[in-house]
Amino acid sequence: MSDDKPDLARWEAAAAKEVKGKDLTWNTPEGIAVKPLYTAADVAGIDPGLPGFAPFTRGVRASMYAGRPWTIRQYAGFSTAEESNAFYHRNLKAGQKGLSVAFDLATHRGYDSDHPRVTGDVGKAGVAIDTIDDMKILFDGIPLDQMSVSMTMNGAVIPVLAFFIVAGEEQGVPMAQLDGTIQNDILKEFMVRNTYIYPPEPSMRIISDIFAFTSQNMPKFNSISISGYHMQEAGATQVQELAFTIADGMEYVKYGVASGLDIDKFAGRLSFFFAIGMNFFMEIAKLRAARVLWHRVMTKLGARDERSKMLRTHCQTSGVSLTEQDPYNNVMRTTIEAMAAMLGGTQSLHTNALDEAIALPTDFSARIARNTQIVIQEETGMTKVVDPLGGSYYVESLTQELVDRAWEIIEKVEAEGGMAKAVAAGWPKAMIEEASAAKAARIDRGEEIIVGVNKYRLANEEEIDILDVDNHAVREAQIRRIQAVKAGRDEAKCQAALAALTEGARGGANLLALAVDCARARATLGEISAAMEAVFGRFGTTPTPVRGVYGGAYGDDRRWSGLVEGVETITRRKGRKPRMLVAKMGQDGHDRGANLVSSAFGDLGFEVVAGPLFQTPKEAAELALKADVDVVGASSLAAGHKTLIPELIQHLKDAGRGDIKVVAGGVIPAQDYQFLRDAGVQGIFGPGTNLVHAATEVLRLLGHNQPPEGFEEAAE
Ligand code: MLC
Ligand code: 5AD
Repeated sequence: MSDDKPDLARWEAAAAKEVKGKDLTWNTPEGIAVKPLYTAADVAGIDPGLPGFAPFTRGVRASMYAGRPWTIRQYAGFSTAEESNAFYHRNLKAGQKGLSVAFDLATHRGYDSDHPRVTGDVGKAGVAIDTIDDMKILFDGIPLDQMSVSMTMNGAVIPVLAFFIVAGEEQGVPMAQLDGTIQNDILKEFMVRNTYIYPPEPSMRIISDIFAFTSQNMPKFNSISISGYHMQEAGATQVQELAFTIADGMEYVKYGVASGLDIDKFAGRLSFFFAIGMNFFMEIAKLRAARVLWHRVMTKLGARDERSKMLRTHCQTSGVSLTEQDPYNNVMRTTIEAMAAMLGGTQSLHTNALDEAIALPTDFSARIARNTQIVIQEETGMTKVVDPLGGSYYVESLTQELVDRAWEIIEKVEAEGGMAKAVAAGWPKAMIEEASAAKAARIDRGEEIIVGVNKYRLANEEEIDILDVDNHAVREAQIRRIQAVKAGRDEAKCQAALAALTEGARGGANLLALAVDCARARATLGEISAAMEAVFGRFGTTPTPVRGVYGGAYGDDRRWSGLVEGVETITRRKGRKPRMLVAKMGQDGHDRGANLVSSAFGDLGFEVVAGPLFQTPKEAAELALKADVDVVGASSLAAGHKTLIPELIQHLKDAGRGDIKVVAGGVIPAQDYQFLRDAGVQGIFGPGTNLVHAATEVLRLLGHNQPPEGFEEAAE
């Protein structure tokens, strides 16, 4: 009978017959050729071992979720400390297990709420924290020795961690008992997230200082969350996300060791953070591969303790995978992603809310997001078996493939002297931006399906209720508290603490230790930050958009060549190419959209001025005038649009250049369209906008009325 047992060749023949010879290989964006079938032959020689044992492929704990499920840790923060605190209490009562603080962008970038550069940002994308009093209110009624708290802070990491320590102290919790995580991952800020303050070198020193301080004084506290999340959000493939994150981790360990720390004294408290997108099995394999890779690199770097080699991670479902269109589909997407995170063995998870593409979560959308995890944990039995996909031919083989591919990139980084050098050279960012432009083109061309966006699009969308923060009211409340704190403090003592911090920045003293003294003396976040800025300076960059990738994907497609002809017509008429300023105003560093627009319009033949990040409306207007542009595209992803864009238009009008067209793109809810139109915005491109569509609109604004052939098809 054994002769009758079908072999692989017979399966291949049967499958080929079923599909009439069509090639079933799926070439993924990371260049992996996924086959339609995996068998024992694909896992020959692969032994994933057992959970809780090196190299931890199957998980860092022996019992995993059967012993303790992952932490349901929803990232949240908005408006004032009072409002965020009340939101945390409601969430914890409803089943959330750990806290995760989202700070507003002013706080991220080291500015107090009364700073003129941050008028549009206060309380918008997170909670505003200016003083120790804000931090105490944020955790009011939350015992910091019992609740683990994650704080996503990188730029202003020193004052925020100092405030946290002093808030604990004034709650009666010594710092040794504080449990939580600080993101503290600056390399990916320079690469993709952009909430840095100081130049790279002092920024890396800050990280070593935090490792030194926490390893000595805060044994339960995770000193860093080495993050790939933002890379995937910026368009990175999973292999890029994996490789650059592990390489970042290696760099931090090397800096820690170089600053004199014993590797096993701090490495056990390094943690990680990954995005979980829609490629289900790839994401599961990515988390397994990450653990294998970290074990490998830490062994190489000389760690002896197995806990130092154990990759523990938080995950967040993917923000970019969610859509403004038909938003209830986002609940399904998030559920699928949450399952991938748990099947990959995450320690902690945030599930995004269904209104992700347009605003911060409401109580309603936050409840559905949280319950997604609770249902998986409490209704499905999925937590009862450790690594249930262990041994799956496909998952094991994919895990190995990801390890190998990421390792190639890691070796390239190492050969060039490590991640800090690679980031300074700029090639990881360029690689990610190319992947991002290629992905955007696949979606805009309908090759990658997004339900409700480029397929099965609804003719009419229903509006959903969204959260809107009254930025002016928050700012006024914050300013009042800053004034009260300043009035009540011992000024001489405070100034002495700040001067000591500046002195410490010049020399080699531990910056966090000095900042704790400043926090005790009631210095504000902006003051603590400025005390270091006086020595380190403030870092700024101008984007360098990639060329040729987006346009290249269209080849000789008529939709594209029609637009190129349109640009040429305008060029002939004007005697020069049409010019566009892509403006980023406020402290919003999300530049994926701006970079894509710059790339695509550049490929079409526009002269694109890619404006620097963090401009005030006045600075953006001045740049528009100086470059004599025809159109300004303001990209806004952090909810500052209602404040910043009208101001920009006013500055242009005041300069007598009301003729310069202003369009807006990014995370702009439909509810705000009329407001912006009334303010003079002539085109609005929300999430999910097809760039070919956007370019057609912009050409129309510039007087070219010919829609490209086949265009309607493209917009469907
Ligand atoms: C766990 N434990 C177990 C166990 N499982 N004990 C026995 N049996 C088991 N099966 C123990 C652990 O060892 C630990 O104790 C304790 O239980 C808690 O478990 P944990 O697994 O460490 O979970 P947690 O405390 O939640 O920590 C997870 C983490 C941490 C290590 C990944 O760094 C973390 O919480 N990160 C969150 C980061 C985050 O939220 N970031 C948001 C970014 S948003 P012990 O004693 O060993 O510690 C963002 C967006 C943006 O960035 O851009 O703004
Ligand atoms: N509250 C909740 N979620 C937030 N995110 C960012 N800021 C907040 C906030 N204040 C989430 C979104 C975003 C990701 C970076 O984090 O999902 O995509």
